Amino acid sequence: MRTLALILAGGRGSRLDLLSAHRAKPSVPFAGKFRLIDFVLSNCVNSDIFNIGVLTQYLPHSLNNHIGIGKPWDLDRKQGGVTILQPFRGKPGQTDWYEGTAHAIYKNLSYLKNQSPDQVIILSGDHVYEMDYGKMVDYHIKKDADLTIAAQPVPYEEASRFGILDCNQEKKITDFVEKPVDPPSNLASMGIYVFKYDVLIEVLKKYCTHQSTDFGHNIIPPMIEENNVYLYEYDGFWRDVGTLGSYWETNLELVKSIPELNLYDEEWKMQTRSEEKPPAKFGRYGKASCSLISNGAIINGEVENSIISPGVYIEKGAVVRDSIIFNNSIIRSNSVIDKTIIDKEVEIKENCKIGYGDDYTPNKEVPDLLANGLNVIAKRAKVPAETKM
Ligand code: ADQ
Ligand code: ADP
Repeated sequence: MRTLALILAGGRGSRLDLLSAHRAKPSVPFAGKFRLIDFVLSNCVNSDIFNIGVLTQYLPHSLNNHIGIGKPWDLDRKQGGVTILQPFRGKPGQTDWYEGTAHAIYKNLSYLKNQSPDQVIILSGDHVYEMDYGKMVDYHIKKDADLTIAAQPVPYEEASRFGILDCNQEKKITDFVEKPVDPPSNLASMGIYVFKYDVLIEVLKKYCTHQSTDFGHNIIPPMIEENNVYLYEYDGFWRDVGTLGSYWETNLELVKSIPELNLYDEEWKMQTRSEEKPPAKFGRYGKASCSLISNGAIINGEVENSIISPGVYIEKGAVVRDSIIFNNSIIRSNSVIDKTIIDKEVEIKENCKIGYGDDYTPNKEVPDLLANGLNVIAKRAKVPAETKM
Protein backbone atom coordinates (compact mmCIF):
# COMPACT_ATOMS: atom_id res chain seq x y z
CA MET A 1 0.00 0.00 0.00
CA ARG A 2 1.47 3.33 -1.01
CA THR A 3 1.13 6.39 1.20
CA LEU A 4 1.61 9.97 0.08
CA ALA A 5 2.18 12.59 2.79
CA LEU A 6 1.01 16.15 2.25
CA ILE A 7 2.43 18.68 4.69
CA LEU A 8 0.46 21.87 5.17
CA ALA A 9 3.18 24.44 5.65
CA GLY A 10 1.48 27.61 4.69
CA GLY A 11 -0.62 29.19 7.40
CA ARG A 12 0.06 32.64 8.72
CA GLY A 13 0.74 31.63 12.33
CA SER A 14 0.01 35.18 13.39
CA ARG A 15 -0.18 34.24 17.05
CA LEU A 16 3.55 33.59 17.00
CA ASP A 17 3.77 37.31 16.44
CA LEU A 18 7.26 38.63 15.69
CA LEU A 19 8.72 35.14 15.25
CA SER A 20 6.52 34.44 12.23
CA ALA A 21 6.37 38.00 10.93
CA HIS A 22 9.06 37.38 8.31
CA ARG A 23 9.03 33.59 8.00
CA ALA A 24 6.40 30.89 7.60
CA LYS A 25 5.52 29.28 10.91
CA PRO A 26 7.00 25.88 9.97
CA SER A 27 10.38 27.54 9.53
CA VAL A 28 10.36 29.14 12.98
CA PRO A 29 13.48 27.87 14.79
CA PHE A 30 12.97 25.36 17.60
CA ALA A 31 15.16 23.63 20.20
CA GLY A 32 18.26 25.59 19.20
CA LYS A 33 19.22 23.98 15.93
CA PHE A 34 15.92 22.76 14.48
CA ARG A 35 13.01 24.36 12.69
CA LEU A 36 9.42 23.32 13.40
CA ILE A 37 9.04 21.51 10.06
CA ASP A 38 11.95 19.18 10.93
CA PHE A 39 9.67 17.20 13.24
CA VAL A 40 7.08 16.28 10.64
CA LEU A 41 9.69 15.61 7.94
CA SER A 42 11.71 13.39 10.29
CA ASN A 43 8.55 11.58 11.42
CA CYS A 44 7.70 10.81 7.77
CA VAL A 45 11.12 9.40 7.02
CA ASN A 46 11.22 7.44 10.30
CA SER A 47 7.78 6.02 9.40
CA ASP A 48 9.11 4.92 5.99
CA ILE A 49 7.06 7.50 4.12
CA PHE A 50 9.36 8.88 1.45
CA ASN A 51 6.85 10.47 -0.88
CA ILE A 52 6.08 13.94 0.44
CA GLY A 53 4.45 17.08 -0.94
CA VAL A 54 4.86 20.32 1.00
CA LEU A 55 2.20 22.99 0.47
CA THR A 56 3.38 26.49 1.10
CA GLN A 57 1.58 29.76 0.99
CA TYR A 58 2.91 32.40 3.30
CA LEU A 59 6.53 33.63 3.08
CA PRO A 60 7.98 30.30 1.90
CA HIS A 61 11.47 31.69 1.28
CA SER A 62 13.29 30.38 4.34
CA LEU A 63 11.24 27.17 4.13
CA ASN A 64 12.27 26.54 0.53
CA ASN A 65 15.91 27.08 1.37
CA HIS A 66 15.65 24.90 4.41
CA ILE A 67 14.00 21.93 2.70
CA GLY A 68 15.80 22.20 -0.63
CA ILE A 69 15.89 18.77 -2.22
CA GLY A 70 15.50 17.10 1.17
CA LYS A 71 19.08 15.99 1.64
CA PRO A 72 19.30 16.22 5.45
CA TRP A 73 16.34 13.82 5.72
CA ASP A 74 17.81 11.56 3.04
CA LEU A 75 14.81 12.33 0.84
CA ASP A 76 17.00 13.10 -2.16
CA ARG A 77 17.99 9.47 -2.45
CA LYS A 78 14.62 7.81 -1.94
CA GLN A 79 11.95 7.11 -4.51
CA GLY A 80 9.39 9.89 -4.50
CA GLY A 81 11.29 12.41 -2.42
CA VAL A 82 10.03 15.82 -1.40
CA THR A 83 8.19 18.22 -3.71
CA ILE A 84 7.38 21.80 -2.78
CA LEU A 85 3.96 22.69 -4.14
CA GLN A 86 2.14 25.91 -4.88
CA PRO A 87 4.40 28.78 -3.95
CA PHE A 88 3.19 31.92 -2.26
CA ARG A 89 0.95 34.03 -4.47
CA GLY A 90 -0.16 36.87 -2.22
CA LYS A 91 1.91 39.99 -1.68
CA PRO A 92 3.79 40.41 1.61
CA GLY A 93 1.70 42.52 3.96
CA GLN A 94 -1.54 41.42 2.31
CA THR A 95 -2.81 40.00 5.55
CA ASP A 96 -6.42 39.51 4.45
CA TRP A 97 -5.37 37.06 1.74
CA TYR A 98 -6.16 33.60 2.93
CA GLU A 99 -6.56 30.20 1.42
CA GLY A 100 -8.06 27.25 3.26
CA THR A 101 -6.20 23.98 3.81
CA ALA A 102 -8.49 21.86 1.63
CA HIS A 103 -8.46 24.38 -1.19
CA ALA A 104 -4.67 24.42 -1.15
CA ILE A 105 -4.73 20.66 -1.81
CA TYR A 106 -7.57 20.93 -4.33
CA LYS A 107 -5.42 23.26 -6.42
CA ASN A 108 -2.84 20.48 -6.62
CA LEU A 109 -5.24 17.79 -7.86
CA SER A 110 -3.12 17.03 -10.90
CA TYR A 111 -0.10 16.37 -8.67
CA LEU A 112 -2.27 14.09 -6.51
CA LYS A 113 -3.56 12.23 -9.55
CA ASN A 114 -0.06 11.75 -10.88
CA GLN A 115 0.93 10.17 -7.60
CA SER A 116 -2.30 8.13 -7.25
CA PRO A 117 -1.32 6.55 -3.92
CA ASP A 118 -3.56 4.19 -1.92
CA GLN A 119 -3.93 6.65 0.91
CA VAL A 120 -2.94 10.20 1.71
CA ILE A 121 -1.79 11.37 5.12
CA ILE A 122 -2.29 15.10 5.69
CA LEU A 123 -0.01 16.71 8.27
CA SER A 124 0.82 20.15 9.64
CA GLY A 125 4.26 21.66 9.30
CA ASP A 126 4.25 23.33 12.69
CA HIS A 127 3.70 20.64 15.33
CA VAL A 128 6.33 19.28 17.71
CA TYR A 129 6.11 15.51 18.26
CA GLU A 130 7.41 12.04 17.51
CA MET A 131 4.86 9.77 15.88
CA ASP A 132 4.96 6.57 13.83
CA TYR A 133 2.45 7.33 11.08
CA GLY A 134 2.73 3.71 9.89
CA LYS A 135 0.68 2.55 12.90
CA MET A 136 -2.04 5.07 12.13
CA VAL A 137 -2.14 4.06 8.47
CA ASP A 138 -2.39 0.35 9.44
CA TYR A 139 -5.27 1.17 11.79
CA HIS A 140 -7.02 3.17 9.04
CA ILE A 141 -6.73 0.22 6.65
CA LYS A 142 -7.93 -2.27 9.27
CA LYS A 143 -10.99 -0.14 10.02
CA ASP A 144 -11.62 0.28 6.29
CA ALA A 145 -12.11 3.96 7.11
CA ASP A 146 -12.71 6.68 4.53
CA LEU A 147 -11.01 9.12 6.86
CA THR A 148 -9.12 8.59 10.13
CA ILE A 149 -8.42 11.52 12.44
CA ALA A 150 -5.73 11.40 15.14
CA ALA A 151 -6.79 12.97 18.43
CA GLN A 152 -5.78 13.36 22.04
CA PRO A 153 -7.10 15.20 25.10
CA VAL A 154 -5.83 18.76 25.61
CA PRO A 155 -6.23 21.05 28.65
CA TYR A 156 -9.82 22.36 28.77
CA GLU A 157 -8.72 25.98 28.75
CA GLU A 158 -7.04 25.42 25.37
CA ALA A 159 -9.75 23.29 23.76
CA SER A 160 -11.33 26.14 21.81
CA ARG A 161 -8.27 26.46 19.55
CA PHE A 162 -8.77 22.90 18.25
CA GLY A 163 -11.32 20.78 16.41
CA ILE A 164 -13.20 18.92 19.16
CA LEU A 165 -14.73 15.52 18.53
CA ASP A 166 -16.71 12.67 20.01
CA CYS A 167 -17.04 9.00 19.00
CA ASN A 168 -19.04 5.82 19.67
CA GLN A 169 -17.73 2.55 21.16
CA GLU A 170 -16.34 1.39 17.82
CA LYS A 171 -14.36 4.67 17.64
CA LYS A 172 -16.49 5.95 14.79
CA ILE A 173 -16.59 9.73 15.07
CA THR A 174 -20.11 10.98 15.76
CA ASP A 175 -19.47 14.66 16.33
CA PHE A 176 -16.91 17.20 15.16
CA VAL A 177 -16.87 20.91 15.80
CA GLU A 178 -14.04 23.20 14.67
CA LYS A 179 -12.74 25.59 17.35
CA PRO A 180 -15.92 25.79 19.45
CA VAL A 181 -16.29 28.83 21.71
CA ASP A 182 -17.77 26.56 24.34
CA PRO A 183 -16.02 23.18 23.89
CA PRO A 184 -18.27 20.17 24.61
CA SER A 185 -15.21 18.05 25.52
CA ASN A 186 -11.42 18.25 25.46
CA LEU A 187 -10.76 15.47 22.92
CA ALA A 188 -8.91 17.45 20.25
CA SER A 189 -8.15 16.67 16.63
CA MET A 190 -4.39 16.80 16.04
CA GLY A 191 -5.04 17.94 12.46
CA ILE A 192 -3.54 14.63 11.22
CA TYR A 193 -5.79 12.96 8.67
CA VAL A 194 -5.48 9.70 6.73
CA PHE A 195 -7.79 9.63 3.71
CA LYS A 196 -8.55 6.87 1.27
CA TYR A 197 -7.22 8.34 -1.95
CA ASP A 198 -10.50 8.03 -3.92
CA VAL A 199 -12.49 9.52 -1.08
CA LEU A 200 -10.13 12.48 -0.79
CA ILE A 201 -10.47 13.27 -4.49
CA GLU A 202 -14.24 12.96 -4.25
CA VAL A 203 -14.68 15.24 -1.23
CA LEU A 204 -12.26 17.85 -2.57
CA LYS A 205 -14.28 18.06 -5.79
CA LYS A 206 -17.54 18.16 -3.88
CA TYR A 207 -16.77 20.68 -1.15
CA CYS A 208 -14.03 22.96 -2.48
CA THR A 209 -16.43 25.54 -3.78
CA HIS A 210 -14.56 28.56 -2.46
CA GLN A 211 -10.99 29.56 -1.76
CA SER A 212 -11.32 29.43 2.00
CA THR A 213 -12.52 25.80 2.13
CA ASP A 214 -10.78 24.05 4.99
CA PHE A 215 -10.93 20.58 6.47
CA GLY A 216 -12.12 21.53 9.94
CA HIS A 217 -14.98 23.78 8.89
CA ASN A 218 -16.11 22.50 5.53
CA ILE A 219 -15.07 18.89 4.92
CA ILE A 220 -14.98 16.91 8.14
CA PRO A 221 -18.46 17.88 9.48
CA PRO A 222 -20.39 16.65 6.40
CA MET A 223 -18.13 13.56 6.14
CA ILE A 224 -19.17 12.56 9.68
CA GLU A 225 -22.73 12.21 8.33
CA GLU A 226 -21.92 10.58 5.02
CA ASN A 227 -18.70 8.57 5.38
CA ASN A 228 -16.90 6.23 7.74
CA VAL A 229 -14.76 8.54 9.81
CA TYR A 230 -12.72 6.97 12.63
CA LEU A 231 -10.81 8.23 15.62
CA TYR A 232 -7.19 7.20 16.13
CA GLU A 233 -6.25 7.85 19.74
CA TYR A 234 -2.67 8.96 20.18
CA ASP A 235 -1.26 9.25 23.67
CA GLY A 236 2.36 10.23 22.89
CA PHE A 237 3.88 13.68 23.28
CA TRP A 238 2.38 16.16 20.80
CA ARG A 239 2.25 19.96 20.88
CA ASP A 240 0.71 22.45 18.51
CA VAL A 241 2.89 25.44 19.37
CA GLY A 242 0.28 27.91 18.18
CA THR A 243 0.93 30.66 20.72
CA LEU A 244 4.07 32.30 22.08
CA GLY A 245 3.31 30.82 25.50
CA SER A 246 3.07 27.24 24.19
CA TYR A 247 6.12 27.80 21.97
CA TRP A 248 8.18 28.91 24.97
CA GLU A 249 6.92 26.14 27.26
CA THR A 250 7.46 23.38 24.68
CA ASN A 251 11.05 24.51 24.09
CA LEU A 252 11.79 24.56 27.78
CA GLU A 253 10.22 21.13 28.32
CA LEU A 254 13.27 19.82 26.45
CA VAL A 255 15.69 20.79 29.21
CA LYS A 256 13.97 18.60 31.83
CA SER A 257 16.13 15.70 32.97
CA ILE A 258 13.95 13.16 31.16
CA PRO A 259 11.82 15.04 28.64
CA GLU A 260 8.88 13.32 26.97
CA LEU A 261 10.28 14.35 23.60
CA ASN A 262 13.78 12.95 23.50
CA LEU A 263 16.02 14.53 20.88
CA TYR A 264 18.74 12.06 21.82
CA ASP A 265 16.71 8.98 20.84
CA GLU A 266 18.82 7.03 18.36
CA GLU A 267 15.78 4.99 17.33
CA TRP A 268 13.80 8.04 16.21
CA LYS A 269 16.26 10.59 14.88
CA MET A 270 15.27 14.18 14.25
CA GLN A 271 17.15 15.59 11.28
CA THR A 272 17.69 19.19 10.25
CA ARG A 273 19.67 21.23 7.80
CA SER A 274 22.29 23.13 9.72
CA GLU A 275 25.48 24.93 9.06
CA GLU A 276 28.74 23.28 10.13
CA LYS A 277 30.05 25.22 13.10
CA PRO A 278 32.80 24.60 15.68
CA PRO A 279 31.86 23.08 19.07
CA ALA A 280 30.16 25.13 21.79
CA LYS A 281 32.84 26.86 23.85
CA PHE A 282 32.83 27.91 27.50
CA GLY A 283 35.15 30.69 28.64
CA ARG A 284 36.66 31.13 32.09
CA TYR A 285 33.42 32.63 33.48
CA GLY A 286 31.05 30.52 31.37
CA LYS A 287 28.47 28.34 33.12
CA ALA A 288 25.32 26.59 32.00
CA SER A 289 22.78 24.31 33.65
CA CYS A 290 19.52 22.69 32.49
CA SER A 291 20.01 24.14 29.01
CA LEU A 292 20.54 23.17 25.39
CA ILE A 293 23.69 24.81 24.03
CA SER A 294 24.15 24.53 20.26
CA ASN A 295 27.31 24.32 18.22
CA GLY A 296 29.22 27.51 17.53
CA ALA A 297 27.96 29.17 20.74
CA ILE A 298 30.46 30.93 23.00
CA ILE A 299 29.38 31.20 26.62
CA ASN A 300 31.31 33.39 29.01
CA GLY A 301 28.33 34.38 31.16
CA GLU A 302 25.73 32.27 32.98
CA VAL A 303 22.95 30.32 31.34
CA GLU A 304 20.15 28.62 33.23
CA ASN A 305 17.06 26.77 31.97
CA SER A 306 17.45 28.14 28.45
CA ILE A 307 17.85 27.22 24.80
CA ILE A 308 20.91 28.65 23.05
CA SER A 309 21.08 28.37 19.25
CA PRO A 310 24.17 28.09 17.04
CA GLY A 311 26.56 31.04 17.01
CA VAL A 312 25.18 32.84 20.06
CA TYR A 313 27.70 34.83 22.11
CA ILE A 314 27.11 35.52 25.79
CA GLU A 315 29.69 37.83 27.34
CA LYS A 316 31.17 37.87 30.83
CA GLY A 317 28.77 38.86 33.59
CA ALA A 318 25.68 38.38 31.42
CA VAL A 319 22.91 36.13 32.77
CA VAL A 320 20.36 34.30 30.62
CA ARG A 321 17.49 32.62 32.44
CA ASP A 322 14.32 30.85 31.24
CA SER A 323 14.94 32.19 27.73
CA ILE A 324 15.33 31.13 24.11
CA ILE A 325 18.03 32.78 22.02
CA PHE A 326 18.14 32.28 18.26
CA ASN A 327 21.17 32.05 15.99
CA ASN A 328 24.06 34.52 16.10
CA SER A 329 22.60 36.85 18.71
CA ILE A 330 24.96 38.59 21.11
CA ILE A 331 24.35 39.36 24.77
CA ARG A 332 26.94 41.91 25.91
CA SER A 333 28.48 41.96 29.37
CA ASN A 334 26.41 42.31 32.52
CA SER A 335 23.05 42.19 30.75
CA VAL A 336 20.31 40.06 32.32
CA ILE A 337 17.82 38.26 30.10
CA ASP A 338 14.82 36.71 31.80
CA LYS A 339 11.86 34.82 30.28
CA THR A 340 12.56 36.28 26.83
CA ILE A 341 12.63 34.97 23.27
CA ILE A 342 15.33 36.67 21.23
CA ASP A 343 15.22 36.23 17.43
CA LYS A 344 18.28 35.91 15.17
CA GLU A 345 21.18 38.36 14.94
CA VAL A 346 20.02 40.56 17.81
CA GLU A 347 22.52 42.53 19.86
CA ILE A 348 21.73 43.34 23.47
CA LYS A 349 24.33 45.89 24.59
CA GLU A 350 25.90 46.14 28.05
CA ASN A 351 24.00 46.38 31.35
CA CYS A 352 20.51 45.79 29.98
CA LYS A 353 17.75 44.20 31.99
CA ILE A 354 15.30 42.45 29.69
CA GLY A 355 12.36 40.51 30.97
CA TYR A 356 10.08 39.43 33.70
CA GLY A 357 11.25 39.64 37.28
CA ASP A 358 12.10 42.60 39.48
CA ASP A 359 10.03 45.61 38.56
CA TYR A 360 10.54 45.71 34.82
CA THR A 361 7.30 44.14 33.68
CA PRO A 362 5.50 46.58 31.33
CA ASN A 363 4.55 43.74 28.97
CA LYS A 364 2.33 42.25 31.61
CA GLU A 365 0.00 45.18 30.99
CA VAL A 366 -0.37 44.42 27.27
CA PRO A 367 -3.57 42.42 26.80
CA ASP A 368 -3.59 38.99 25.10
CA LEU A 369 -0.34 38.63 23.24
CA LEU A 370 2.21 39.28 25.94
CA ALA A 371 0.00 39.09 29.01
CA ASN A 372 1.94 36.01 30.13
CA GLY A 373 5.00 38.13 30.91
CA LEU A 374 7.03 36.83 27.98
CA ASN A 375 9.21 39.25 26.06
CA VAL A 376 10.05 38.89 22.39
CA ILE A 377 12.84 40.76 20.62
CA ALA A 378 12.60 40.89 16.82
CA LYS A 379 15.24 39.73 14.35
CA ARG A 380 18.29 42.01 14.00
CA ALA A 381 17.15 44.42 16.75
CA LYS A 382 19.90 46.44 18.46
CA VAL A 383 19.05 47.13 22.08
CA PRO A 384 21.03 50.08 23.52
CA ALA A 385 23.11 49.73 26.69
CA GLU A 386 21.31 50.18 30.03
CA THR A 387 17.87 49.45 28.53
CA LYS A 388 15.35 48.18 31.08
CA MET A 389 12.22 46.48 29.73
P1 ADQ B 1 -5.36 25.07 12.81
O1 ADQ B 1 -3.95 24.66 12.84
O2 ADQ B 1 -5.75 26.29 13.58
O3 ADQ B 1 -6.30 23.84 13.24
P2 ADQ B 1 -5.42 25.88 10.05
O4 ADQ B 1 -5.18 27.31 10.27
O5 ADQ B 1 -6.42 25.48 9.02
O6 ADQ B 1 -5.92 25.18 11.34
O7 ADQ B 1 -4.01 25.21 9.72
C1 ADQ B 1 -3.72 23.84 9.62
C2 ADQ B 1 -2.31 23.72 9.07
O8 ADQ B 1 -2.31 24.07 7.70
C3 ADQ B 1 -1.29 24.64 9.71
O9 ADQ B 1 -0.08 23.95 9.79
C4 ADQ B 1 -1.19 25.81 8.74
O10 ADQ B 1 0.09 26.39 8.79
C5 ADQ B 1 -1.43 25.13 7.41
N1 ADQ B 1 -2.13 25.92 6.40
C6 ADQ B 1 -3.20 26.72 6.55
N2 ADQ B 1 -3.59 27.24 5.37
C7 ADQ B 1 -2.75 26.75 4.43
C8 ADQ B 1 -2.61 26.89 3.00
N3 ADQ B 1 -3.44 27.63 2.33
N4 ADQ B 1 -1.61 26.26 2.38
C9 ADQ B 1 -0.78 25.48 3.06
N5 ADQ B 1 -0.84 25.29 4.38
C10 ADQ B 1 -1.82 25.90 5.07
C11 ADQ B 1 -6.13 22.55 12.64
C12 ADQ B 1 -7.47 21.83 12.54
C13 ADQ B 1 -8.06 21.60 13.93
C14 ADQ B 1 -7.04 20.83 14.77
C15 ADQ B 1 -5.72 21.59 14.79
C16 ADQ B 1 -4.65 20.79 15.51
O11 ADQ B 1 -8.36 22.61 11.73
O12 ADQ B 1 -9.26 20.87 13.84
O13 ADQ B 1 -7.53 20.66 16.08
O14 ADQ B 1 -5.24 21.80 13.45
O15 ADQ B 1 -3.51 21.56 15.64
P1 ADP C 1 15.43 32.85 8.94
O1 ADP C 1 15.47 34.05 9.82
O2 ADP C 1 14.06 32.26 8.85
O3 ADP C 1 16.44 31.83 9.32
P2 ADP C 1 17.33 33.31 6.88
O4 ADP C 1 17.28 34.29 5.75
O5 ADP C 1 18.31 33.45 7.96
O6 ADP C 1 15.85 33.31 7.48
O7 ADP C 1 17.53 31.86 6.31
C1 ADP C 1 16.87 31.47 5.14
C2 ADP C 1 17.13 30.02 4.89
O8 ADP C 1 18.45 29.80 4.44
C3 ADP C 1 16.94 29.14 6.10
O9 ADP C 1 16.04 28.13 5.76
C4 ADP C 1 18.29 28.54 6.39
O10 ADP C 1 18.15 27.16 6.70
C5 ADP C 1 19.02 28.71 5.12
N1 ADP C 1 20.38 29.06 5.43
C6 ADP C 1 20.86 30.27 5.78
N2 ADP C 1 22.18 30.21 5.95
C7 ADP C 1 22.56 28.95 5.69
C8 ADP C 1 23.81 28.26 5.68
N3 ADP C 1 24.94 28.90 5.94
N4 ADP C 1 23.82 26.96 5.37
C9 ADP C 1 22.67 26.33 5.08
N5 ADP C 1 21.47 26.91 5.06
C10 ADP C 1 21.42 28.21 5.36
